[in-house]
Amino acid sequence: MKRILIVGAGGQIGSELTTYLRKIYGDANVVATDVRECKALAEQGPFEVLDALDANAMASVVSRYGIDTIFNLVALLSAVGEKNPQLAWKVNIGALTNSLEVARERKCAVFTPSSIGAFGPSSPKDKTPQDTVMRPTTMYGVCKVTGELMSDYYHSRFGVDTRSVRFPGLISNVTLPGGGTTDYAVEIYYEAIRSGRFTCPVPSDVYMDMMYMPDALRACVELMEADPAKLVHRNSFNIASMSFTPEVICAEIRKRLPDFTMDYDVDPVKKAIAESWPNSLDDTCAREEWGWKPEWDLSRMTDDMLEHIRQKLALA
Ligand code: VAH
Repeated sequence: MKRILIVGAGGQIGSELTTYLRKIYGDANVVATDVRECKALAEQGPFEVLDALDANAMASVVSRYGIDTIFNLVALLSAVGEKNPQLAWKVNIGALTNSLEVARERKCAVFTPSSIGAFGPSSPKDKTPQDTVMRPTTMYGVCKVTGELMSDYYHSRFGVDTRSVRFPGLISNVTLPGGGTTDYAVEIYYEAIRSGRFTCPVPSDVYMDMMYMPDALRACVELMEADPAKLVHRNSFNIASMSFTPEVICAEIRKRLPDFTMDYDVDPVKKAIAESWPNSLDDTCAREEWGWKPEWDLSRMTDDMLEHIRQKLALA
């Protein structure tokens, strides 16, 4: 049975991935860590406060728990990264470097998410290919491309089993997003229930790839469990499920809540970032090499998001 360390378990992906992995591999086999205490995760299973920039501390946790797989989820996201690009580089690359070095020394596999943010304005916009030009114009994207290159290097040079997917914008009804350009696609559902109206910070006609969190969590496990002999690529696979604009998601919500209204107060930083990213991804390689297939579309996700948020806000 895998012995898993999650670095950055308190974030949008980590807080749900920890629970998801514990259901599959057993609570005791999934050690959640974050720079801050996470009470809910600590009540479920092993938790350690860990600064991912402290390599010795990370190595000590790996030794103490006999870890063989590291999920490195530490990242300052795109919009917040543009407010402090030097910190984004320090944290994102510092955590990745430590995860890769500890994995090299302790013979662990490593999963590090990349993102559609790794592409830039010169990448083909529609059905962006697996292998193409990648000149991102955000520090977040620079960190993601660097992460992909470092992870592939550690595999080819040192034999570390590194794997990664390029996540679209992730939508979840459990954990709120933290400073990304795609956060609007979560906030819109909360406001549809809370107030019946939403002011969108992203232009009405900008397409971005999006994915419901249950599909994202399943992708992490399916990739890490895939037969390595079948992997032509590793860092990092395009995966896709849906692509929409703010107008499209607004119309989907209105089918269920006819009185819902939306206006715009476009954030120039988020506009520039969103317009630099692909409209849609080609995920043929993930489908062929490890059987990727999405299970959630915009309609099914909208039903699930509204239902869960109604329940959550009713309890609040
Ligand atoms: C962001 N949610 O907006 C993240 C993600 C593809 C977007 O990487 O920065």
